[in-house]
Amino acid sequence: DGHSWCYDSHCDHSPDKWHLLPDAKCADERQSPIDIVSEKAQFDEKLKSFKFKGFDNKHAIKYITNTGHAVKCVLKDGLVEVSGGGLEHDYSTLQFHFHWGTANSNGSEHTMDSKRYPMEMHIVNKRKDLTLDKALKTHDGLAVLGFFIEASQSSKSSSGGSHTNPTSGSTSNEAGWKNLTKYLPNIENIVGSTVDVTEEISIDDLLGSVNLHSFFRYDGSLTTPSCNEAVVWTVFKDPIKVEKDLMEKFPKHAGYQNVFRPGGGTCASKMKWFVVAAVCVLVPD
Ligand code: SG4
Ligand code: ZN
Repeated sequence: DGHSWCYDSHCDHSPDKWHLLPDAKCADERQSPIDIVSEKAQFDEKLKSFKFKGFDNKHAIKYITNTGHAVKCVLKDGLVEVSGGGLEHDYSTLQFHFHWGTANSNGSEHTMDSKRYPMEMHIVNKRKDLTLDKALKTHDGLAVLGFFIEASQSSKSSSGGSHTNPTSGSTSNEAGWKNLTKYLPNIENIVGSTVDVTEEISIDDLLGSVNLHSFFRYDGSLTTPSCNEAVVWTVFKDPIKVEKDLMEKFPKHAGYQNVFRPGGGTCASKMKWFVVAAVCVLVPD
């Protein structure tokens, strides 16, 4: 149809034209992603640690689907929840999905001091007290947790310097990523196809030993049309390390190239800064 959107320049609506789509907010005030300028972020003591419920549940994923724009893992209802972290509400986790590129030098949506990582994982959470419809129209209706992903040196490398994931106690995410990527060949060629997940995979199994206590916070938007400005963003500072072989299992054929929004808002230029956690505060010009 005439309302299709894509990430490259070979469709009706490439990212620079997303704002022309019906009801799209893609040229509004608090668009995501942003470049996180760490120097301009400011410590905020209200940003406490997160509480993650069910991140260790190995049976929480219902199915994996090819959305045509991402690989999405849909969770079973009510098993996974997120609160704390300075969020003002309790959120239930709906799904997580991935953005990636064709080269190691691109793929993430957010950038950290202009550095773009090869992949980014988004865990999408909805305010428990709102329906999805209402959440999409509310300034903090959704809370998305963003993780940069980078290639680990090798599967056998020591995890020196990293610490144990407090929720799961696990330090390696290799089994989790192996189990997840096993399903990709089943769905990669047909948009809309799904595969039920029977392997044991928890969210912690994918996060591994990543530091969950250092993150950036700003008010932004969905990074796909309609770009609703309904997202409280958390972008964790430290990347998840994943074996290169496993990262490469994400499809890179036509239609699945560079599935990330290259730019979004300019909030980062108006951030204040913090040590462990940071907040992006929109300051009037
Ligand atoms: C991806 O395309 C997901 O598949 C979408 O999930 C998601 O939309 C969209 O990205 C935007 O999310 O964290 N990148 S993002 O801002 O979560 C929603 C769908 O279910 C509403 C459409
Ligand atoms: Zn996303």
